[in-house]
Amino acid sequence: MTTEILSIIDPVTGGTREISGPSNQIAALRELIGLVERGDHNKVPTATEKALETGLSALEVLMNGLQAGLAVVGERFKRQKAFIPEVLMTARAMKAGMPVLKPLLTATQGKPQGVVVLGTVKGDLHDVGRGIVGTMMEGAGFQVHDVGVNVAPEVFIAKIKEVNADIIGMSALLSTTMMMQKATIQALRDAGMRDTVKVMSGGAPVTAAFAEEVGADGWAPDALTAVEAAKVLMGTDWNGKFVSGAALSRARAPAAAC
Ligand code: B1M
Repeated sequence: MTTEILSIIDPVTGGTREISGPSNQIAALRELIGLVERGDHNKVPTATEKALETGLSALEVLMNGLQAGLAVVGERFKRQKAFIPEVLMTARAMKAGMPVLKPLLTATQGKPQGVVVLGTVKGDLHDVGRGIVGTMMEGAGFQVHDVGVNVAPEVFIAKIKEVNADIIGMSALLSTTMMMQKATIQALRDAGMRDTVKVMSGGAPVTAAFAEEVGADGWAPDALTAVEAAKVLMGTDWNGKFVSGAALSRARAPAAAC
């Protein structure tokens, strides 16, 4: 089979990235990207299954297919070439593939690595990225309680108490709602709970510097590194220092050839 190259928009950086592979895998990804881009949610589950049948891993199908399709429309939205109804349709189409991938992404089990309460902060309705973070955490053996979108500090606090959570994970996608992460951390302090729960912060506009400044214990730029950061926070040798998921992923990366 011939090898082909596909240029996709990286869902994390928004930049362009090239992937190469056998023509049947590239064709399956191209189809999935097109379906998500057009918001064709009915056809996405079957196309997701077909992509897996070509030998692509669940993670590749997620990152290079479903998320890449959403990223196409996300970039158009940024340039005001796409509008909210299209973005909503695309997000729905992307999410239609998740039930197919979720069992594969969450296959490991055993004693939970830790209990996580995960939500999108008050005022913010974006749930796609947070859902992926939750799925990846479950896949790594965390018990995840997803409290949804537009989550007020008191709702986070009530859930943390109810499930005796080890970690609160907050997602924010708007520069206007990022500050709710700070407000939620303050609410934890006011409730006398700041020292009993670890705080993780994330979402596209949230930087490591912001997360550290508002008093989070950890931050990650994407779902994979969020899992890494959560594992470090749960480790017995965590020394209380701020954990950056990006730094962890750089530490793992092979040294560049010189
Ligand atoms: Co909105 N939106 N949106 N939107 N939207 C953005 C975020 C925006 C960047 C688009 C743009 O203008 N370029 C912009 C924000 C600008 C800013 O403030 N910086 C924006 C805006 C302005 C708005 C509205 C205000 C538009 C309006 O009404 N005028 C409005 C706000 C509504 C509200 O929340 N109150 C709005 C509405 C919507 C829709 C409802 C239409 C829809 C959401 C549908 C849904 O979620 N169910 C939507 C969408 C889809 C987007 C874009 C296109 C895509 C977001 C997304 O799903 N990305 C987005 C533009 C873009 O990002 N290109 C945009 C894919 C997802 C996989 O990535 O969520 O970043 P992400 O998650 C990543 C990482 O961030 C990280 O891991 C995830 C997976 O790798 N991560 C964490 C996330 N949470 C984490 C937590 C962690 C760790 C890592 O630890 C706990």
